[in-house]
Amino acid sequence: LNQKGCVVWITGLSGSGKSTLACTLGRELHSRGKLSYILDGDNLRHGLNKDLGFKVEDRAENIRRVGEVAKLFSDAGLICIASLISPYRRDRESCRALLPDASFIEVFMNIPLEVCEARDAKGLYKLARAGKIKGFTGIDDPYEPPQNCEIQIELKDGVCPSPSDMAGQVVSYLEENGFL
Ligand code: GGZ
Repeated sequence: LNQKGCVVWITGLSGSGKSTLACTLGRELHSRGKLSYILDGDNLRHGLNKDLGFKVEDRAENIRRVGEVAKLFSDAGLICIASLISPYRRDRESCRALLPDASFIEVFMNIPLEVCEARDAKGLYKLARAGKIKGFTGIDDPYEPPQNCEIQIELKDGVCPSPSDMAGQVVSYLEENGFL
């Protein structure tokens, strides 16, 4: 019985495919009989984190709470998939510091802003450009890319990888590192 838990922490801009990767990866792990749980920033903001907004200190608290919950799942032997913009390096590093060595796996959605903005599934970029949402990540709020992430998802010949390709990249990493 393999019970080595870990946290797969997916960071990147709104519209970069974090939730899609989280979902596809969750399904793939399920099909392999491995328990996982998805903590999605946007969803948690309706419950656990509904008292928080998007100021620097609110984002920091959002990420701190999710990091603590992710640690609990990981301690219980699950693969916890956290999907949050988590734009500040220091907030992500604090989460990494909560976990035993090698069990915090940072996945950077390295998808250009133009691509994320062109998708604009919820129309939020349009609102941000019009000044109707202030402090939107990538528009008038910062995003600090990771410097030492474990996995990077990027365009290939200008095209986004498919959901199953993205999940496959993470699954390979988990296999190679003894989590699967
Ligand atoms: C960034 C915002 C903002 C602002 C609302 N900046 O793509 P979405 O819509 O569905 O998911 C985004 C979500 C971001 O929540 P996180 O908890 O992941 O953010 S963080 O890690 O920075 O705390 C986006 C929506 O909320 N959204 N306003 N100003 N994203």
